[in-house]
Amino acid sequence: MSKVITLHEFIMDRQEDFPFASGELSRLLNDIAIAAKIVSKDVRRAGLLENFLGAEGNTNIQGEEQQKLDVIADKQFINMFKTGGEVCGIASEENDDFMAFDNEISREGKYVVLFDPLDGSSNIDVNVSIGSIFSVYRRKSESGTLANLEDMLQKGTDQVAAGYVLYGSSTMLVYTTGNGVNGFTLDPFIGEFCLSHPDMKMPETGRIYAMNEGNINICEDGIKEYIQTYCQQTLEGHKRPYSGRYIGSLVADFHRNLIKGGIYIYPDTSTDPEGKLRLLYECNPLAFIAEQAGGIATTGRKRVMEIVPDRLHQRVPFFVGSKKMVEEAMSCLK
Ligand code: P6P
Repeated sequence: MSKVITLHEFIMDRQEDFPFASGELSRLLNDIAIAAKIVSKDVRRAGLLENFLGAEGNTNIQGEEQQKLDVIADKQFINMFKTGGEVCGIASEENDDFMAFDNEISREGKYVVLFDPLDGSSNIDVNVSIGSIFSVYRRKSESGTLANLEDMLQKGTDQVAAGYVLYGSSTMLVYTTGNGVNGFTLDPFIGEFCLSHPDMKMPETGRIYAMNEGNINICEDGIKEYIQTYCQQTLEGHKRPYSGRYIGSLVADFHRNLIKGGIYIYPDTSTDPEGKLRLLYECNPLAFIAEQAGGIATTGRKRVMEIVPDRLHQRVPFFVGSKKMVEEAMSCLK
């Protein structure tokens, strides 16, 4: 029987991957894991607690109806970052503006975290997989000062860590610090994330495509060409076309493609001319993971992680997944 390696042990073992590491990032990653365990507990009991399900009753800056569990998860992560001492500020999908933590220990925090506390909210009430996504940067502002907007608006290539939590048939935490991708499954009986998917690699190609095809007539023709020519034809050497799988939770679609190979497409459309997904706390962190696992992530025309952000909730078109599949899709775009 192989040794069980907990996330905590794994993080500590890998600490020397960081020159001059003095443990702050390790502690931050462990804080994220604790918050993820708490959110997982809440997600898995939501149906039993009347104040956990349903709409919060207001709309967030995205123009989306906030779900109660969105707000609960957001508060859990914010509280963990505010009290952990490693984070000087955050930005979250659920909050209009960024937050600079103005307490003594946080002002010295080396990092900022941008996150989507609960992605796939439309699936919460129907018990379909949802996820949390996080992106970690070193602060640019001087230690001891309040975090500022410049700390938040950094290119994806400057991320020091990124990951997601998938509340699926099991709860998994998958992350990278730039030295490969590793996946951990929460063992609820011991309350630990345990290494279950070491050194994850995304297959170079696949036969699964994930897109909301309800948008097919409001996005550029090249995408319809890709879907009809590559995905829906029985190509030579195969008995059937690709499989369409669209969960409506980016984290779940991404994770399946990471393991099986596949492509996820959310293009710009006539109703969402910049695309729907948010650059800073959805696209960049998943792009970092995709690239570290051998996949690619683009807007359909350029590498996502090269984009210089200019707004906190900036949206971009998102084509992410197996390298060959994304390249084929891009070849169809004018
Ligand atoms: P649509 C969830 O709101 C999300 O951000 C992703 O998780 C998901 O893939 C997408 O939006 C679903 O959007 O327009 O297809 O319902």
